[in-house]
Amino acid sequence: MAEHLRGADILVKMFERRGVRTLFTLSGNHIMSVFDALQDTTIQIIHTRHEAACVHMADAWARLTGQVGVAMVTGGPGHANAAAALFTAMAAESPVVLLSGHADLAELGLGAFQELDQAGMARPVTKASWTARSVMTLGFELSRALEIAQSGRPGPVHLSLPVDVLEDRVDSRCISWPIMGEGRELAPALTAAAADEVLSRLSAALRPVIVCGPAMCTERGRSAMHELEAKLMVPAVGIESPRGLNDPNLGKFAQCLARADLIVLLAKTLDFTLRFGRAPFVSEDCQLIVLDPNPDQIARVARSHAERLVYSALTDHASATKALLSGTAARIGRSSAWLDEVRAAISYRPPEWQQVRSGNGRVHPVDLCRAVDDFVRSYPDTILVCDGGEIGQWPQALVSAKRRIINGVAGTIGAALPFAIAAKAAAAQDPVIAVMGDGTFGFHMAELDTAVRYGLAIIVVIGNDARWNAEYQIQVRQYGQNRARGCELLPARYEQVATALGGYGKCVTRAEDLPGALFEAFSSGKPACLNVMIDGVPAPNISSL
Ligand SMILES: Cc1ncc(C[n+]2csc(CCOP(=O)(O)OP(=O)(O)O)c2C)c(N)n1
Ligand SMILES: [Mg+2]
Repeated sequence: MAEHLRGADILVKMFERRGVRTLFTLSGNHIMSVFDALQDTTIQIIHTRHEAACVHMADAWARLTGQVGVAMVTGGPGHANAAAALFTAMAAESPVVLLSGHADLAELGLGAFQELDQAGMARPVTKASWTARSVMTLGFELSRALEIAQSGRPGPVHLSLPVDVLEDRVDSRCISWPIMGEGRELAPALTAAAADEVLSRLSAALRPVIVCGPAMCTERGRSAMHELEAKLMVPAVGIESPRGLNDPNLGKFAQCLARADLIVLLAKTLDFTLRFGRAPFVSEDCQLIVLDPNPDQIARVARSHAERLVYSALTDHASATKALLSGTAARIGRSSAWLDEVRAAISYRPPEWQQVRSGNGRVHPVDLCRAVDDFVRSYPDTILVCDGGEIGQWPQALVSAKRRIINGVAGTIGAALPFAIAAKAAAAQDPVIAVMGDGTFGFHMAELDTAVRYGLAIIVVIGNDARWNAEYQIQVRQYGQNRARGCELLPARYEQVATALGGYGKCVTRAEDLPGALFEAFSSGKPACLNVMIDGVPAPNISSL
């Protein structure tokens, strides 16, 4: 007897074939057939409290595991909430697929329930965005969405799923399933000749630097960067912060970059993070090589820096790295002096930070970070999540973790709590600490409930300065102390949100209590929130260029 499958069943079978193990979701009328189809599988759903959180979770999942992160939400308002978070994934070059329920195709234009041009809405924040048109092609369409998200410059993809496409049944014999890898839009591999060209230019340069984009700032990408450094004796540096060259994690790197005579942009866009390649951030005499999967990026550099662009090739970060590592010219020796100098500049931290002392019931961010760093040293598998704002910059400068996720080039605030939950879902055995501001915590605090329901014991550390300090600091700098207004918050007892929702919570006002509080939070085995009352000081500005 022929089996008749719904679109929803086809979708779920494709998840299984493509190894999608976890879905971050928030239910809704349009997608209940998929919830139903999921019941007969081992695919885990994490049912969240806000659609933007679903996308942030899928984003963190992708950044940590290297697999596509999949979020599924309902149509109309659910989709609209989710779409906002795609911006963060896009800037972080994170392979995410957002699946959104959608009004019936048969009702479009008639004023259907929650009818919206969803594909159009998601288009500016995705690599590709479209609406599935038929149950017969649904498997292909999902497969294609997953492929596009991972290929070239990774990034988010949106696919809308109309109710009638999900609920229509089709004879299973009529379905031809896509083959893995089919339709994959790989950027061309960097040829051996092209790699040798780049390598010989690198060895001819005095102060070359390879600059990588967010897609390389994963655990795997960072180890590839270390390999490049070890083989070529050329610094390979990832730029993933919205503060760009002022990323406190990069110490005084900006001052080295300004002296570079050759920069290889390895799938790194020449954007605001690199001050568009302009002087004094990049010397006017510095030559540029662009290796990028997007012809537009190469064209952009060619337009604005025609005289300095000495070589370019269409390729993605993975193929380029592989080719550079296996190129013959890689063996040409160079002393380690320049590499050592750049590494020293990156690890530079102002010595006066050693003298910082907390007091008066306010913990200085340096002390907060010392405690978190000590914790990470005790548990080296800890995943560190840092959000933005002024407080977010301190752990980025002071806490070294093997695996970390930051807000990313988008400069979003609010994603850290969903990020942490997904990190814990991906690595259940490892501690996860997320450091964020009090303003930031407010965005997705209800997700502590999600963490409690799924037993995902993350540790949230709030640096509570009772204000939107980053914006307050802008007011002080640009308009003067007497015009700093409107950015105040309350010194709220956010830890009680955690306890009310079934987690662990503690308010910390003294630096010396913090190490003990962190271990207590960890050993509680519950999602935990440490509400640390901090000094609202400006973020570190180490590079001073
Ligand atoms: C989604 C989003 N909204 C607003 C901003 C602007 N913004 C950046 S930092 C910041 C203040 C953050 O406050 P908090 O989390 O308390 O950290 P603090 O700066 O106080 O340490 C704001 C409003 C942003 N970057 N992203
Ligand atoms: Mg704050």
